[in-house]
Amino acid sequence: MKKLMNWLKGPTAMAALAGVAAAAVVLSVAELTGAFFTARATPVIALGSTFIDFTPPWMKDFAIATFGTQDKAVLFAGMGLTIFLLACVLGVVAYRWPVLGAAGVLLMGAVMVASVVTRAGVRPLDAIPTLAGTLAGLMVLQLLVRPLRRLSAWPDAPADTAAKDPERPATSRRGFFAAVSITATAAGIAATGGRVLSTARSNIASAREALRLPDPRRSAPPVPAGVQSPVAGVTPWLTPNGDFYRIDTALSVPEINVEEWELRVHGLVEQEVRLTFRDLLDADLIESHVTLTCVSNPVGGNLAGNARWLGLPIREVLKRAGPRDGADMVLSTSVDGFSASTPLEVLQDDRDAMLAIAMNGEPLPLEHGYPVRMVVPGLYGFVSATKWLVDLEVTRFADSKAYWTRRGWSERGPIKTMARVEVPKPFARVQAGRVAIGGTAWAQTRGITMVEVQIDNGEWARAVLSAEASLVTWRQWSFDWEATSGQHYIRVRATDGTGEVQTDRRADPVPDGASGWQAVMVTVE
Ligand SMILES: Nc1nc2c(c(=O)[nH]1)N[C@H]1C(S)=C(S)[C@@H](COP(=O)(O)O)O[C@H]1N2
Ligand SMILES: [Mo]
Repeated sequence: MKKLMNWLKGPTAMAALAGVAAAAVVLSVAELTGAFFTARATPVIALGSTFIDFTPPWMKDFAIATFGTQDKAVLFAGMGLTIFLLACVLGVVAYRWPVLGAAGVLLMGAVMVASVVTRAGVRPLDAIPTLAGTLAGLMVLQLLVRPLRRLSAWPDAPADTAAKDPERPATSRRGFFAAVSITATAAGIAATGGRVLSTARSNIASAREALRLPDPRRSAPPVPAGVQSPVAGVTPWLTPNGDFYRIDTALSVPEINVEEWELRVHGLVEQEVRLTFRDLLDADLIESHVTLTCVSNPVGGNLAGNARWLGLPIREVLKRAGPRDGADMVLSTSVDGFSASTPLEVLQDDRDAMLAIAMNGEPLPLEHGYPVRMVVPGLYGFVSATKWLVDLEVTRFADSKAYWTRRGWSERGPIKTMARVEVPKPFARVQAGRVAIGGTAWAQTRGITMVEVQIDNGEWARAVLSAEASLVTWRQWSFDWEATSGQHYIRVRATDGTGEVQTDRRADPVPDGASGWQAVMVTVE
């Protein structure tokens, strides 16, 4: 214990601390200068994004299954810890072997620059914040560790005896901690300043708020009464924007200026089409309710949401471009490099796949793809729902692969029929007698015609279906259960509009969506 305390007070631990202070300088200087560049150019965002791009499917699946929509917070925490440990090591190396330490810092800088300049939509000049940060960090590290080397002449003596030894440079110890504190404070100020500055410089959020939405040429069909399950605690049928699940690879939400936004439609087409945001506002827009679902949603999970979307049928845009013979896929690409491959015929049929500009009567929220995203009924988001959309390439499945397909996920992604129990919650304790069970089921484009509930290994019994709004929205249900005391399993399954019963075959989300029946255990008292 005593030994550990002495070590903690000794020069090696101090060098590690110097490394951490220097790392804070690297990141905060990059943050401050980064305010004048794209957010994707800051080293933490770029490194995190590069990490995400190299994430294998099983790991993405694990991250989403374990952390859900908190996956980004967990990634940042993991990066923070990694950076902290690396900084400690580099601090110690810089103290023992100055040249090696400097080389280490420069190597880190090179890795960060490489990660920045290889991001989509990032220009070489965007490396400047990272370069500035690295050089500042290198200087600070040298300044902090140099005096430590003088302290090391007394490696074994506990530092608190310093005052008794007139030879020992006690003041440099105090001076070191003062220097570290000043560095940390300066880094904090620079980072905060960078944040404030970049928020002030970005007026995308206010441009979004000022946006006036046009009236649709064709409004959404009125929602019938009784779409909401009568069971208290079941998810709202219409998901408020603030509660809509968010899944994407974007560590910093892309910021797009609608004045500059343009959609390029090209590839195997008779004629290339370019569409401005004005063109979209002036076009014949339609509105409809569509339920989106993520392929990573586990059985019983909540990565699904239902909203009213306003947009232009993609069919119309494709008609203008004129797809050539042989084309069977449209590769849609986001400003940040994400891409999705959607079957061409799905974008041309009457399901009204659209270029959406509004969600529940508001311009798309920044996190949900402002200003333009795709909404394609019946397909999982990873093969259809490209947010921050900027490019449509008409091509062939044989010629091109999308973001997740390249990483081992399926090429196509029709949504599987799924029923979910929302009330009671798993492991709930309920009173014996009448218990209301309720939830939601979906099979977009096919519709839900039956939901059945099974208690333990009993007979399957029909649930009461709530009203159906359309084949592309989810459908709620309820079931009255005469519960007897003890532990029970509630199972649920849906039948889609083609008459097919939801499969009980358990499948993981990778590669094309989870399947199986949800079973919820409850205790009846
Ligand atoms: N640009 C971009 N668009 C994207 C993604 C992404 O990572 N980047 N993820 C897709 C996936 S996997 C899903 S499930 C939906 C989720 O849309 P939401 O966040 O609006 O719910 O967006 C899709 N569009
Ligand atoms: Mo997804």
